Amino acid sequence: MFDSLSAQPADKILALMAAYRADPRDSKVDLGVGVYKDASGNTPVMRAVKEAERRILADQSSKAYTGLAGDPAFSDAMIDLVLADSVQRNRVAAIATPGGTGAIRQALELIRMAAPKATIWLSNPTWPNHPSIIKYLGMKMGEYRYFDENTRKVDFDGMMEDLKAVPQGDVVLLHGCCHNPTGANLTTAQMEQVIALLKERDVTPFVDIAYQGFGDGLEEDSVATRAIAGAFDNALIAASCSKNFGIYRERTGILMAITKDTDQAGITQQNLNFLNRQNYSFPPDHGARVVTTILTDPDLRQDWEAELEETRNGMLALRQQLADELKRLTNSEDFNFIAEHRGMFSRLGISTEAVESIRENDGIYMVGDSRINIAGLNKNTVPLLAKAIIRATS
Ligand code: PLP
Ligand code: TYF
Repeated sequence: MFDSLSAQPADKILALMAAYRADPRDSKVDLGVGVYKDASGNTPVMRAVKEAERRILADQSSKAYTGLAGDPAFSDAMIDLVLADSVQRNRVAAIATPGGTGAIRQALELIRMAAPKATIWLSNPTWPNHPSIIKYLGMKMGEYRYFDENTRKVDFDGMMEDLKAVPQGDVVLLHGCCHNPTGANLTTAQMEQVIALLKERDVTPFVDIAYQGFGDGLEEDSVATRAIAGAFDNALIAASCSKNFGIYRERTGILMAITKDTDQAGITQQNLNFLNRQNYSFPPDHGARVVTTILTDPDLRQDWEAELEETRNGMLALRQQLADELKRLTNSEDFNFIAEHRGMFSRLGISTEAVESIRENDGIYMVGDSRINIAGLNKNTVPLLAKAIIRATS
């Protein structure tokens, strides 16, 4: 039966990871996959995570199934972290999912059940798994302008123009913060304009938030998501705990559905539980339990927030160093956008040829669209990257 299978396109980011591993050069630098790395290139287990795991190991008395939606304490803690008091708790239906990807997948399946003809509108560019999953599910998608290749900022006029043409009843996917792959983000005022427009056109927002705490801070990074949760009768929010808790492989995420009232929340919750059951029954629990333990214990939470701040400030310092170095080498402000971008990534806006030449010549690996993972750098490799960019682009 497998004779009928055909080859599948590889994930470009994951393929780059393999190419990096195969490169024998000691001096190689990995700016590919979005995994945080400290100055020595390690992806540490966060202190609060280690301590929460120690407590779970010591205290957990059962590993019996949780519920279809996962542990309700996890939902409560995550709704509080992401949405705070922007919306009444009894209007939110939620399920734990395997990672943010699982939440995105379940959100799309819920949309397919509720509005099978809806088109999902994606920023150009976006995280490649968005279009890939939508296509796999046989759903319709469209694109709105987002990134201005010249300024490396958001093309806000283009974005608004395209969103004005989105038909009533469709869905617009927005990144909650720290846009992947560009690093360019809307200001709060611009997000308010987007919200007003989508409301006016009766379009449902779908927020993917995978980097809360990696941009301007835990609270600051949730402003857009909270504004959306507070403004709409219906919205979907897929949140990932992979990055901000550093628990990538534990597969921890949550899908939150904002509903118009308690009755609708009940029906939506049933549908979300149903979707979990169809796909994998009970969602993974270990990572969710770690997150709940941290968020509900004041000391652990404080330590987690402190380590997350260190991580965030480290990335900001690297951004500034790279922008400064490029300013020094070019005598221009052309690369200042790197310091203005937020999150793990910046899209440099250099050609594929330049990206390849930097990979071959300098052993510095970035994604083909010239996305760099800022956390892959350290003080010593920033000048090497700056020099390589100048060499490959002049
Ligand atoms: N959404 C975006 C934009 C991402 O960059 C990621 C990346 O990791 C995810 C969602 C989901 O991540 P995970 O499934 O590892 O939680
Ligand atoms: O964009 C990234 O690099 C991260 C990690 O299929 C990632 O979001 C990349 C590809 C993938 C899953 C996660």
